[in-house]
Amino acid sequence: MASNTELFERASRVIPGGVNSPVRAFRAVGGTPRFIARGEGAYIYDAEGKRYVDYIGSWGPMILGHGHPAVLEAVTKAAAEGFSFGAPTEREIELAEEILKLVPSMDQVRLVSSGTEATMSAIRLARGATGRAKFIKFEGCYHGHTDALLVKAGSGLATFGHPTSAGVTPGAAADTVVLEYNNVEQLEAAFAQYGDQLACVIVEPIAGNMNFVRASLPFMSALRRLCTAHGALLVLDEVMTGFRVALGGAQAHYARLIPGFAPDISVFGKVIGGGMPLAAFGARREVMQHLAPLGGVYQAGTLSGNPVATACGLATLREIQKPGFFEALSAKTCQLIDGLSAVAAENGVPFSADSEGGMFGFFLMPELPQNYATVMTTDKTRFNSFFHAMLDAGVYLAPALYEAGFVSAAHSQADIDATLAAARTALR
Ligand code: KE4
Repeated sequence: MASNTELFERASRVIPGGVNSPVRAFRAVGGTPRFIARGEGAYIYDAEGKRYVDYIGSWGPMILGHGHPAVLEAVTKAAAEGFSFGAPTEREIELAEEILKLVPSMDQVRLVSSGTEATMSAIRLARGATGRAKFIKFEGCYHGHTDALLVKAGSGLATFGHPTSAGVTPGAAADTVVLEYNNVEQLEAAFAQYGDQLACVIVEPIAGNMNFVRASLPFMSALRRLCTAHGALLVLDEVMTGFRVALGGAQAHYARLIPGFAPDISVFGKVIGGGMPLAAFGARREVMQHLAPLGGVYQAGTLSGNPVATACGLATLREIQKPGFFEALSAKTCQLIDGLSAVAAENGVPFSADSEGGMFGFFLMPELPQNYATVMTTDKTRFNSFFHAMLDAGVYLAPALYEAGFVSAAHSQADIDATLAAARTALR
């Protein structure tokens, strides 16, 4: 049985940094990444056979836990019928219908293979539909690695301290306006300056790439008001929050707090694929009709709507609609963060935490931060030693203080209790 260290050395010889996505390399927290051999329910097992309570869940998709029997059965059956045809299938219709049933702000949806592809396409669609070039994003929000969106992104880039990715040309970034999250004054000023040039605003409704920062109600209301007033489209990037914070995503949560609130374009990923490569973007019919083959906005994909991935996503969406699913998931997540807050208080550690549905975040500071600059003031040394102490205790938290955490339906009371017991020693 090869050790994690041996696997990391071998991986690093053939894969840049030994990983296929930077955050997995543990560069932010130090140490050797764990090479995962398998997952089962709330647990993942590394190459050395060590078990971890998994609070990554593949960065959101594994809301049911690993290896849910109904999902495994659906995927196995679909795979036996064929992996990919490059032709339309009924199951793509079923998944589209299921998503539209749960997200009333959309009339139509297009399936793609990753969140990056979905947000890239959503920006192009907004530009094509409005005939405008500029768009607004917010520092600390990450929307995937399309050139125009890799401008002061949060998440992986924030972890490496590169506010703008190498290789993004000035031309590619020229139309991206980057503002401070939750800053209504800046937003008003940007619309005053660029209003009729803005195709859209793209925002994470709860910024999971700054760990866990909510859009304030004044901020979200201003986004909707200003987009409407200036003819810009409001794009909600729900790749992480969609079907994770609530059955109808964060937009359902905000619609309960802001009467009539709805985005113009929504982007989904992660949970809708159930762990397989699948994402989506959608809007009202009059916007979606701009997409090829109907309209002039080109967008395509060999594996878009893949038969095996759609089976996985559909089975997952059907499970999370069962009565009481989100109530139970939310209660479990609240118990986790309330427990961590209590442990931090007992140990005299500055701490704040928040959660919505099955997504949570915590900060080693007394108040919840409202923007990227504040998140950046976190005591990284203290976070990193907490992370490693928990990892050694068999609890796998996000290996970067800029990432959110995720609870699944498979996490038991015993798992939460074990996590809190480990934190009593680790949270110092
Ligand atoms: P992907 O291209 O990684 O499927 O999705 C990009 C994306 C878009 N929008 C939001 C809100 C996202 O959180 C993501 C991807 N999230 C990261 C976790 N912070 C994926 C993990 C990784 O990069 O390895």
